[in-house]
Amino acid sequence: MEQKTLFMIKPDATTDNHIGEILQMVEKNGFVIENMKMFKMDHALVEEFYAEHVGKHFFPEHSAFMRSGEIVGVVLSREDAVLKLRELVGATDFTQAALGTVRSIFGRSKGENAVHASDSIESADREIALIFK
Ligand code: 3AN
Repeated sequence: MEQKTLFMIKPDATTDNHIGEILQMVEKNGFVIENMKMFKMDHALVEEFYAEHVGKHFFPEHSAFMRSGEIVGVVLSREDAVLKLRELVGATDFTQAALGTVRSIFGRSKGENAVHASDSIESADREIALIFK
């Protein structure tokens, strides 16, 4: 089924000038860029976007990281986009991410893991509405 999902290139990867390489990986894997913008997150947006993680031990550090630089927000489409993008992105912890995945190449740590990909169709709808409102 044709789906849309939200992809974000996080501040670690934008600061290291990996935007072009990462978008190339995504396009080469059959995704179509439907919409794209560069923006910064403030504290309120981090709390809304990552609502399920507010209060967890890593949240303050994660919030500071997400506010530390530019983010590229991208709406991607393709067949089974949500699952296929999660496969291309790899595990949250880059040391556990399969070889050749975006996080295995560009991740620095569990938190600074280069990119975000929606984890379900429902999350994709919510996140696209939030970032492209
Ligand atoms: P994913 O992005 O792989 O779906 P989630 O939803 O569990 O992972 O976590 C959201 C984000 O919060 C991660 N991408 C990562 O940046 C950060 N994060 C998750 N777990 C940790 C952790 N244990 N320590 C630091 N940051 C974390």
